[in-house]
Amino acid sequence: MRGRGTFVAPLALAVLVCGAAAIALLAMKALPASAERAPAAQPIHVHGSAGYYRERAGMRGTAGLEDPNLPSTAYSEPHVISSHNGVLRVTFKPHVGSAIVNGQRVYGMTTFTGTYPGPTLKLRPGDTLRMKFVNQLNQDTNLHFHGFRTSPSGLADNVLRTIAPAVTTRTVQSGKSANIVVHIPKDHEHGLFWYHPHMHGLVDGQVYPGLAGLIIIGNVLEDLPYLKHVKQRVMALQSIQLNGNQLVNVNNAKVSQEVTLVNGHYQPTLTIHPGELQLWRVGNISNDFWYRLKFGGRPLYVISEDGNPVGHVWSAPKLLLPPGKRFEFLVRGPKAGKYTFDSARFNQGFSNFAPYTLANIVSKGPPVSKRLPIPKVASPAQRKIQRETLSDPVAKRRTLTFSIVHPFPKNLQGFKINGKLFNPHVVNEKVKLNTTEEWLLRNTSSEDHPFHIHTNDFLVMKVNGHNVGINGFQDVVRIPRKHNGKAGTVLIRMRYRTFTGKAVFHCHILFHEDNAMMGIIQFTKGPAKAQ
Ligand SMILES: [Cu+2]
Repeated sequence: MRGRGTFVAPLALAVLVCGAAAIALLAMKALPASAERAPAAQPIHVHGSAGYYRERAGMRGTAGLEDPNLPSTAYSEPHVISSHNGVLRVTFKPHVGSAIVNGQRVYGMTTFTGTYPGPTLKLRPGDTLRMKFVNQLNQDTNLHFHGFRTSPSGLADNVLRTIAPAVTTRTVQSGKSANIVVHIPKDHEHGLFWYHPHMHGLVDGQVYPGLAGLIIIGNVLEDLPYLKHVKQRVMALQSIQLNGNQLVNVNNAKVSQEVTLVNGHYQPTLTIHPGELQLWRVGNISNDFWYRLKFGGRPLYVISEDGNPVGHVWSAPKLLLPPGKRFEFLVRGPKAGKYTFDSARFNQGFSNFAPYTLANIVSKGPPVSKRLPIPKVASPAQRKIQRETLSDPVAKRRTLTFSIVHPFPKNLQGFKINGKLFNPHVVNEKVKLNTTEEWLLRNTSSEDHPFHIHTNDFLVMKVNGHNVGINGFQDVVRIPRKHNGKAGTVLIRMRYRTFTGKAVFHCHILFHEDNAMMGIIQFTKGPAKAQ
């Protein structure tokens, strides 16, 4: 079963009508005889992570593991593929196979180009991404560009598109391919983005084994030329469970047994000089882990959030990184010595993430002769758009309530928005371009949900009814769980810019998204200019 494990559950769906065949197939999953495992007899009605939710349902508790048996390997960053003369050409062939993970060949991985994580794509605003996409999986897929302000239609960032398998037999045929073409607007924000499949019902099971990678657009320090030579560290965070040199299938993976990797490395070592400023660009591209970044108690000076350079630079000792979120921040090298870059404890209400070390930091060498100052403003242009968005009249107010069905349904479709399950044929919210709206996001469940919306980012105005500092545009925000019987709330404000078409908003815990916590937003023509 090597290399096929990840897709056994969807395969089971295909034969579900034939009960006996399904049971036989489930038996082939080679479940260890551990009593901790969920029984395999329960029928799987949907694609994705049935066992996974049973594990989590039965195993509330500490998540995240420091594994004394895993060696820490040297720090490195994913291979970079850059645009040339305004075009980035690349071929992605999602397939099940092996990849090097923390210096070892691991089987059962799913990758676009054979690497874990995927290559980092580097483009400039105004560039075009031209991708040849050959689906070598045995199930549908597609590709999303998380955080892009680009067309959600046609061959672009279209998550409602289905790219069927190009392979129809056991013999790989690479003939059939799809094209993905994404034009990045000239005035696109500079910063850190990422890509992953967005095929509803299958996302969790495709992202977890490796279908994800980072994207860098432009130069996030464009307006800060004095920081031009500052060392940049690009870090993709992912969490998986390994059993020797085999990836544990998402259906069987237990959050308490997953290790967190930085660019595929376990606790790699980074170096810095005393007093040196470095820009750490960190993206959470895991399927469902939450990280809470911490470098001792030192200030993390935020330059960009979710691919949006901030107006005023702000700092915090900890930065919460729900699934899908990115922060780019400056750190200053402490006095010579050994330190750690950690994820602090975080209780999501369902999973309780233990504190653990992401990377070792060694500060060494002579202190830098010139201490560069921390900037006050990262992007004057972003500050202007923020001000404009804040002074816009509110064209419409909407309320979206996120809930989990009790008792939890056997078919796993238990995650709702406004009492509804995702329906690909229904537009849930119709909005007009060049208008600004406020949405109240309510969470009546007992766990936090990370809200994400495509195409246009938002400002967070209030959390649980309290004003918060406006720190810049975001595309992922935690909606806090209910507290003392009261729903958690986040008030967001967004202006719809540039692109008509249909896109989605959803919870970025991919298991929740796959099991229907998603809706469709349609951007329609509006006034010619922002109101
Ligand atoms: Cu959720």
